[in-house]
Amino acid sequence: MSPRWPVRDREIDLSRSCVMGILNVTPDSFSDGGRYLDATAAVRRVEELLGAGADILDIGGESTRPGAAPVSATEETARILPAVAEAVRLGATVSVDTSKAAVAEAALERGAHIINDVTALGDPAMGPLAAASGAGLVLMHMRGTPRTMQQAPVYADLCGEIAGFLETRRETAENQGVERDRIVLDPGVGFGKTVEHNLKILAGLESFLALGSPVLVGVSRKRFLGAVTGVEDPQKRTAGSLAAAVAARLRGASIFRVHDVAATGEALAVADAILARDH
Ligand code: HH2
Repeated sequence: MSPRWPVRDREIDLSRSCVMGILNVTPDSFSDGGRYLDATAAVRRVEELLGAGADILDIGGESTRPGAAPVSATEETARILPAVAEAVRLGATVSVDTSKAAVAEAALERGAHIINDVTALGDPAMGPLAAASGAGLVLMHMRGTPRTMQQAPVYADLCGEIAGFLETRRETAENQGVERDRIVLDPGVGFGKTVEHNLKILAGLESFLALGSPVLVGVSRKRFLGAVTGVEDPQKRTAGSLAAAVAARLRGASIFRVHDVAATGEALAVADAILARDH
């Protein structure tokens, strides 16, 4: 596996953990919804995340929370563009968390580098856009849609089905002209999965690593952590989030989508230091 992730005109070093800081410019995201909807607050958050040491900023304008209502492309674009423009101006590596090619295109025009697509090419224009722009492309597994995904998801072979889906979508992207080394795979913790499923995915990360692409995980503050620890308030799930990130790192994940950037960076630096001595 290449330890570098080419995203448009730059390359991200994946020989160490890569921390992707989350900015949700939404009224309803499960953990930070409503906090950064105002453009000034969003721009300030960009500065905070970079100051905390984020390697990538992942900016989204539509909540993927279970049961969340859809948003138009125009509205979603209007929400994210001020933060995208500011992040690009500050020299950050910028990812746009969207399933709509029109929104991704607007962000790429402003200089974004990565498309984080939780529907893994649900919009048929996404693959060609990624190919033409040379953007990095995150393909994530989801069962169902955000509206329906938590309705008693059932898998006969959890990790096998997710890995099969990711492999197929990667092949589609490659057939549309996206270079393989620009693609990152994500098993989609919390998207159409029970607590048990999420834990098994993290225990079985080798199934996804075996596909040969870098693996991203998004565990930060998610509900399964609350189920394990008893911590109800997502904002107070930092310790559980760090434990899950470190566990995923030790099993080979390389990119971590997180709310608590400084704390995660510290925890992963320790994991990386241990890994560097593990021969
Ligand atoms: N999780 C969320 C959103 N986007 N993208 C990837 N690649 N992987 C994930 O696990 C992932 C994601 C959900 O978390 P959050 O953004 O905090 O909340 P919301 O979906 O309400 O915006």
